[in-house]
Amino acid sequence: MNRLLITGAAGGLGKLARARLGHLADTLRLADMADLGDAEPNEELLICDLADKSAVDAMVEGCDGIVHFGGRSLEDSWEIIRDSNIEGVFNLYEAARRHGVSRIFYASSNHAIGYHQQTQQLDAEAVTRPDSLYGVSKVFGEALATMYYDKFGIETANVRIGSCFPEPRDHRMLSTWISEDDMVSLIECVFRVPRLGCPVIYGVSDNAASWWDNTSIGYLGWKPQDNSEKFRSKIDAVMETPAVDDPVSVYQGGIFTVAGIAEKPTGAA
Ligand code: NAI
Ligand code: 15L
Repeated sequence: MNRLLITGAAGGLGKLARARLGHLADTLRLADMADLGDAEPNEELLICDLADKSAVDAMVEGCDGIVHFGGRSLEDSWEIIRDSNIEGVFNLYEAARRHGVSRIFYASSNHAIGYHQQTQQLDAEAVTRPDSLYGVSKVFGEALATMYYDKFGIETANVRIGSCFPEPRDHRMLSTWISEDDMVSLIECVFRVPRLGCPVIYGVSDNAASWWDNTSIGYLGWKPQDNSEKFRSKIDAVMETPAVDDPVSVYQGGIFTVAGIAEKPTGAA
């Protein structure tokens, strides 16, 4: 690619992409509403609020592909979710359509299917069962991506990311964890495969305890290498195994199923 846009570049996954994906394009255009520091020689930095339609249009112009990590990444008030994750993703796809962007990595979330029980194995055909307004916004993004594919041919990887951190942080994440290396290799596969289409992909490592089945995206050639099992004894040593009837043990979305509707912005980091 000539130019790859990474939104949410000041966030956790955006920083990972910035550090590890420079080889995918001549230029990385890095965007966020937060500070992005100083530009490296192959980087363009842009401060942009996803809710600002004309700013998003300018952000997307001239890009060949997009990794969309920008947006609210936790549960919050409707207004915050709506502006960043509903208006924001609409503005992004409209800009992609106008400027002929052909491929997008969309950071959906396991919270789009969070009310499925942990006893269930899900594949790409599973019905969505969002566990929060945040999860609803991810379902919206997946639906929007599908419509832009069917109507305009814009290809999207709808990646229901589990938990992407250096290590799993609790017992639930032994099932949902995706290592940083596996996330990087997934993004590489999404932009290298000759024909992507608009698949649902579970963003998860090769965990022994996984609930998710990626059989339908074999054509991507993505082979996650990591398995959370190596962290199990460490997690057992630092925290109690939650009770079997605790929502964090019952539902795939864990603690997100417990939160009510936030009537004001949470301010949570
Ligand atoms: P993060 O919260 O660290 O980063 C998100 C970035 O988006 C932040 O830098 C923030 O400033 C920016 N942002 C928020 N609202 C914006 C707006 N209106 N305009 C412009 N920028 C805005 O989140 P993280 O962990 O890096 O996640 C990236 C994406 O992946 C998010 O969409 C999140 O929902 C999704 N995801 C992440 C998972 C994980 O385990 N890290 C799991 C599932 C989904
Ligand atoms: C998400 O969607 C969040 O963005 C991330 O911070 C984690 O909470 C993750 O899901 C998870 O379910 O562990």
